[in-house]
Amino acid sequence: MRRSLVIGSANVGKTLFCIHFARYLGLRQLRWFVEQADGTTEQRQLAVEEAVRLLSGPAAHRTRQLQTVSLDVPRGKVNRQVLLTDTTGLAEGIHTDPLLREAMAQTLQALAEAQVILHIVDAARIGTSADKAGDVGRAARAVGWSPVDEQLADYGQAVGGYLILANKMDLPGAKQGYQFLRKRYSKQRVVPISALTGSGFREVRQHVWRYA
Ligand SMILES: Nc1nc2c(ncn2[C@@H]2O[C@H](COP(=O)(O)OP(=O)(O)OP(=O)(O)O)[C@@H](O)[C@H]2O)c(=O)[nH]1
Ligand SMILES: [Mg+2]
Repeated sequence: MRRSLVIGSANVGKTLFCIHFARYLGLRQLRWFVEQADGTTEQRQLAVEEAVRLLSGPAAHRTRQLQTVSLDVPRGKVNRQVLLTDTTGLAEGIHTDPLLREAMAQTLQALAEAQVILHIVDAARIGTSADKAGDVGRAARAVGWSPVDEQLADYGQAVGGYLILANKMDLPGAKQGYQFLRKRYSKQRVVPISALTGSGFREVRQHVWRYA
């Protein structure tokens, strides 16, 4: 089965995107397949609202495992299933928490096996930082667009199913952040979305279905 991996730094909206994208495709009850970094697995069924409340939030590194929902993709007369996997946020350098380090390693392993990579970035954070500094490029690199993002984008160039999702477009400053990303990655596809409102989901769906 094909795996779409949702990846990026902490707190950019990976989990909220997975939940609301699954809802956009018609799911009301989300059956999660959870894989811990130590190899243990469990299943968890949550309604959309419950999942938002329990799995996403403003604290960094809320997610510390792989959690996957299965999506139905129409293919002619039959439906095909695609896995949408939420991951642990990647951070720069060596994290002090060993469990978090393991969870990040688990994310990187999954990256190597994914057919579709949805790289989420907080466009509002990039844009707002640019505003204050008055220099879009330099400030964005310092704040919202980390070396980890840089490396993911480089890696993604070789993967057909790679897409950058400029998230939080509903927030002030996100437009500038999106423009920065488009300029910086003119060879990649950058899609503006809001994991909160669902804007831009149509384009993401087309992309995921194309590679399903
Ligand atoms: N306004 C707005 N807020 C968002 C959006 N996407 C996510 N958020 C908020 O940003 C915070 C982080 O969202 P999560 O989905 O938990 O982010 P994450 O990338 O999974 O974070 P970690 O699991 O900690 O790595 C939450 O408070 C969300 O409600 C968006 O598109 N717009
Ligand atoms: Mg998360």
